[in-house]
Amino acid sequence: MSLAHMASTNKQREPGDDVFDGFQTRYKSFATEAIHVGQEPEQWKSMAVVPPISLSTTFKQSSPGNHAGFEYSRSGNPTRNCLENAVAALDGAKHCLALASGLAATLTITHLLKAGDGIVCMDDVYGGTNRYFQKIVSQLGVDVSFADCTKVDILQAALKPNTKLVWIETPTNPTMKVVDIKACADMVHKQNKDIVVVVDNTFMSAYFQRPLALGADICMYSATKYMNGHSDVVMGLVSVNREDLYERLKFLQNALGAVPSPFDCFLCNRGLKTLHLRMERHFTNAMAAAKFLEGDCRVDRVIFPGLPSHPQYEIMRKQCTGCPGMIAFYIKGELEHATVFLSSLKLFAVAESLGGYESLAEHPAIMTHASVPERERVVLGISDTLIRLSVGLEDESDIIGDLDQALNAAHPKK
Ligand code: P1T
Repeated sequence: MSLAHMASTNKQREPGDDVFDGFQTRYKSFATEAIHVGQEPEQWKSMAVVPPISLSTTFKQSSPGNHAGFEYSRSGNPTRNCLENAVAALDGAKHCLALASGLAATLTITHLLKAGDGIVCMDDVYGGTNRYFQKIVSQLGVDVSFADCTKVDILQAALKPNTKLVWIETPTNPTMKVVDIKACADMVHKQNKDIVVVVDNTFMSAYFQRPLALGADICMYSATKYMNGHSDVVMGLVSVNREDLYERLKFLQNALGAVPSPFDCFLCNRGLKTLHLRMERHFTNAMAAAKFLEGDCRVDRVIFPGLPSHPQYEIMRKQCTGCPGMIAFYIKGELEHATVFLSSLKLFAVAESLGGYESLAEHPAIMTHASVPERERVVLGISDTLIRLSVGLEDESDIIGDLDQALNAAHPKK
């Protein structure tokens, strides 16, 4: 590890530090809302300050149909309510619904459609989302197509008379393309105000991006990632402002039944209490790691939306309050170099998933995006040398030191 990197170890972020400037101002009272909204002790007879885990599957009715707000835990649960109310506040939304996984959220939203309807999906999305749309939804008579939504005119050309849903992921998984949410949502709604624009906000979390304020109709998450933040819960979240969408999705949450357990709701609700602190640290650590990689001769190209080299850097700064810990980069060489790099990491665990406190690294073509057809992977740039990092909350010098020694293993100095 170089002396320059040692010197920048654990540098705190200073106001006026220009790499962090230019992003939107942090959302007002975010931390206070994350800690207090939906958590009011007055809602419990015990006045518990920390919401209890309500495991009961059923709730007593004083007479048939007369209940105190809860009937059966699939349709509503007190612990789930706490989480849903907190997330709604953080998304600047009226309503939020918690589902059993990110894909359960995708499935529930997709049930807004019927056979004959169409979906236009961002071309680069999480491999499981791609697989669900291509291998399952399209078999059910829904017309699925993919478009590069980084260009509004390409999305516009992809809209058809039967289009009912536009699915945007930004930044995309894994190639970190950034979509201008407002430009896309405005264009789509101008064409047809009934088309539902969904933004998968998993990479950003509610702390760095508010898609509903930018014109999206639905903001969804794999809460398995940053929202929970501790890699110990699989969950999905869906936030909306439109009452009609809420009513329909609330019906689907109960009717399809892909709901999370009260224990997982408790954990995710707890994770939210430190979201603002975690995201700030992910940002500084990822910025340091991205700069290190960008300056290293063993790396071909770094894709990090917080760096001016990112093609949509200005859009990122216009619509976000900061950047999460996600970095994609191409190591010089072949598959073998990527494999040696990944196998040599000591601090980063080679594992799927992202957004936890711990640093993770993975090979999208072999791991998270293996289900994307090979010819599509090639077009998207998901090549053998692409590596994805989820930079965690460890000490900056240790993170960079680990990347440096693994690069040395892949490309031994002559
Ligand atoms: O795993 P699950 O909670 O079902 O969420 C699916 C999902 C949806 N959207 C995005 C952007 C995602 O990244 C994911 C899951 N992603 C991984 C497991 C991964 O390693 O990329």
